[in-house]
Amino acid sequence: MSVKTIGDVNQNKTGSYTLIFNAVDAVGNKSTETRSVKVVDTMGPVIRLKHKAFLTHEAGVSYKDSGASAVDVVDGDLSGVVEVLSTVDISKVGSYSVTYSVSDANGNAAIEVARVVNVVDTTPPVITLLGGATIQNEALAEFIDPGVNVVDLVDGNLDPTITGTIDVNTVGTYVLKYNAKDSSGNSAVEVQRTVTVGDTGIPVISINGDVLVVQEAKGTYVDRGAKASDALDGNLTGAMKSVSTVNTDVVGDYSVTYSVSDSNGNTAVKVVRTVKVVDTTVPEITLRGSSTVTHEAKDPYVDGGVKASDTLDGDLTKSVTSVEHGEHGCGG
Ligand SMILES: [Ca+2]
Ligand SMILES: [Ca+2]
Ligand SMILES: [Ca+2]
Repeated sequence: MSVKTIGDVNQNKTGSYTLIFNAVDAVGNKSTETRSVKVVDTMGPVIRLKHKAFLTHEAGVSYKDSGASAVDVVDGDLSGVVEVLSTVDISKVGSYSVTYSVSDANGNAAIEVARVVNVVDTTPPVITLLGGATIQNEALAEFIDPGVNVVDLVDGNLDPTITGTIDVNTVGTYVLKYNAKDSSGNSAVEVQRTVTVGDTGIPVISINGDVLVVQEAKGTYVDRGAKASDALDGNLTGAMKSVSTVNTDVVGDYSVTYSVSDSNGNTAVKVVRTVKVVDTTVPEITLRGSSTVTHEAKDPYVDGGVKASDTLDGDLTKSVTSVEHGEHGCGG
């Protein structure tokens, strides 16, 4: 007896196969039997992640997933048809997933594989100074801080914390410090600004009385002085200096010059008073002897003379001139 099998089963390919068995005995009796073989694929593909299953990713940086491969026992490489579902949001700190799924040609779904992507923010905000790093502020003038810009990749614009104050009433150097922290607790690099409060305003002198004074020679000249004040220092009259050239012994024009500097070395514009020393006082003549003299006729008359003096010129006796005034003889 012999048995023949007709047909083949390809276990690598799903489908229905039929095997026919024919048997013949020694006397030629034939017998036939058939078997149906159904090759099926009930195994889903297997997904493998490329790269790590847990990732830490910096917020604000674009995310590109490294993908996954898929292999099916029957279909072979299915990497090209793997479906990806990503919830990754780089703009927000959080835990996200990238899920991979695929089915084989027979509708067997792979076990889903997910990658966990933790979006973190380890980047501090960046502080940018607006305006100069050093600012010159005039004393008493209001200081307006130009401020800073604080930008964080995740939080966007942030408000800085500012330490330091400026006292515009006090000349000096001040430092403002700007700091900022993002919502993940990352501290920005501190930024500083130096503010110098300076006094460039000069004091002002105002004269008491007239700028032109007429002074009688030989009199005692008393200057009425001046006042000085500075916006920052206030009253500087006490610190004022005056230089006087006045000489009441000599007729002429003289000056009294006032000057002052403030505590920061700013010098006022000098103020000058002119003092005109004049002589308006007439000389004084003093008779030697009586103002009336009785003199015997025929005797030679010798006048007793006079003394003359002037407040300014002093003794003028030698300069006296006498003028004889007519005859007032009584006759006889
Ligand atoms: Ca399969
Ligand atoms: Ca940040
Ligand atoms: Ca000043």
